[in-house]
Amino acid sequence: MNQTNLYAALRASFPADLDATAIETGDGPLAPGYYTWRDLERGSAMLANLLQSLELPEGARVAVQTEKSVEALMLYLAVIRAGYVYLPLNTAYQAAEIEYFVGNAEPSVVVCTRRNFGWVSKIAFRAGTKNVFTLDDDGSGSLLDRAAMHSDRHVVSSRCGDDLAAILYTSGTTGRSKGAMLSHANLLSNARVLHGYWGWRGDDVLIHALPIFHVHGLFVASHGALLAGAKMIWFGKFDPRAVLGQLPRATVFMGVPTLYVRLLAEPGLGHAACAHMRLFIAGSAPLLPETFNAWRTRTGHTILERYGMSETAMLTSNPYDIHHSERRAGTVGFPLPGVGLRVHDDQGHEVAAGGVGNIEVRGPNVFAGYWRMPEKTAEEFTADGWFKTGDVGKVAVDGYVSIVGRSKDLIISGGYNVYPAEIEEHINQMPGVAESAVVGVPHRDFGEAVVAVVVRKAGATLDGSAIGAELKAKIANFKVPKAVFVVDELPRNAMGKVQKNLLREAHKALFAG
Ligand code: MCA
Ligand code: AMP
Repeated sequence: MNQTNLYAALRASFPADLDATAIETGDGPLAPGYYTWRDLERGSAMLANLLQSLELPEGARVAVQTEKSVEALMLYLAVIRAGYVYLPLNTAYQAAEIEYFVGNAEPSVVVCTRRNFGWVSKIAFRAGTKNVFTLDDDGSGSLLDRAAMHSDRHVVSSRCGDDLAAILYTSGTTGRSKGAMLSHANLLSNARVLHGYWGWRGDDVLIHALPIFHVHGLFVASHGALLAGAKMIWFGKFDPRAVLGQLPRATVFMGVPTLYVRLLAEPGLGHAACAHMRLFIAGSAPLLPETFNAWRTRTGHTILERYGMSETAMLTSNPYDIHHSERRAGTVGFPLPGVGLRVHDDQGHEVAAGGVGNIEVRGPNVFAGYWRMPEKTAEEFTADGWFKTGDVGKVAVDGYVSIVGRSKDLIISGGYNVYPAEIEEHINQMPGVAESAVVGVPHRDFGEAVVAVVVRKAGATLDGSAIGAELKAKIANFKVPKAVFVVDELPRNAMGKVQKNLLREAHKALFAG
């Protein structure tokens, strides 16, 4: 078996007893079930054989927009082991968004839910995709029907480390999304580093309650458990009460800050429920010190916050061994082994310890570039090869990294990224709109909420809720502004630039409550 293929490395970590439970499902929309390690190996083998029978070109992309299920995880593993490129898509994306991704990535295979087959297949066939399969979270659909006709034995495809394993679309400041190209080596090096850093063990039990179309749920969580040969308790959708019910059986939990905020609202959360837990990890968005402190008081556990990006997977982490050094609130800890992290000013000069500047990184985990966007890729790297994260931060004298802001105009809502430029573009096209500004304001549940301020054209009548409804029909629901204000003009500075900071200030109390 080829060890450079990410799947081969994961497979090599499966426990000796392949009939042991690898994944347990049961809560939420997923039917109760037990999947053994052998099921993962056989299921992914059949799917890999199906994909290879399609005689796809070298480097073919397989785009997937399905609900979370163990079969969907098997599909991911199948794409990797067959040597193709996995392209996960958020289930909230609507037609125009999917059309862009499919048009840009030109996948050879698209997998969608049965409910969406009508419109997704139309988009895919129009873009030249020849194979469209369906997969629902109960396992039904054409994908598994077809895979059932294939052998459950498969030789993992030989891959070199630089070969692409996945493309993750991340929105761009100027509107259009960019596909971050991640190689087998990027993903495997990061998974191995986290395995050691977080002390993963074969007897760990991970509560997996995140979506599997982003780095956090797909790579950090799933790879972590698979590489440790550890069991996962799998939730199709995050449900705080159901997660709480499983905590006494688990040892590791990962979540975006919103998941912690929602768990804290559960009266049953306390020391007893968490007595068996080894590690709580948070990331994808800033964890507020009040959440960090409330969690410690309520459970006796100190959340380990880490920092990463789609382009780089994980970059920094607070320490695992709290007897050696503390997990510090408001910081994202230290650069992971093998990751270089520096803080530079806008002129490219190193900022002294404690000073604020642009965070730049390098390491074996850093992506190869944006899919078919060489100019954009070149812009995002410094002349000496460091990736510009777009995050603004500092490194304390004792090495702790803090993120204090972003140079990129980005809103992170409940762990999902929303780029104001994309929303503004949609609003500006609506009749009667002169211009608009979209900002993020504090939100007690989602961390940040999207708010739009819209300027009407002279003589036009606009209705904020109608604008919201129109957006809801076009874009993923998490991007839709939670409030829309219609105004006569936007605040501008002497240079004519919209002062978004004043808009944020004006609306900061809306959802902070
Ligand atoms: C749902 N809604 C949201 C969000 N999620 N609004 C704003 N921001 C959100 N994140 C809205 C929907 O639009 C809908 O509104 C209503 O909430 C209910 O939708 P539903 O899907 O039922 O919501 P939910 O199940 O309560 O979802 C909340 C959630 C989810 C569980 C927090 O957003 C989530 O799973 N977030 C995690 C995202 C994640 O995994 N990020 C990692 C990215 P309406 O009814 O009006 O339509 S990876 C990354 O960032 C890097 C690499 C890293 O460091 O990890
Ligand atoms: P994405 O490219 O969608 O994966 O989002 C990556 C961005 O999420 C980073 O550039 C940061 O701005 C943000 N992020 C991830 N983890 C953290 C964290 N622990 N604290 C603050 N921001 C974070």
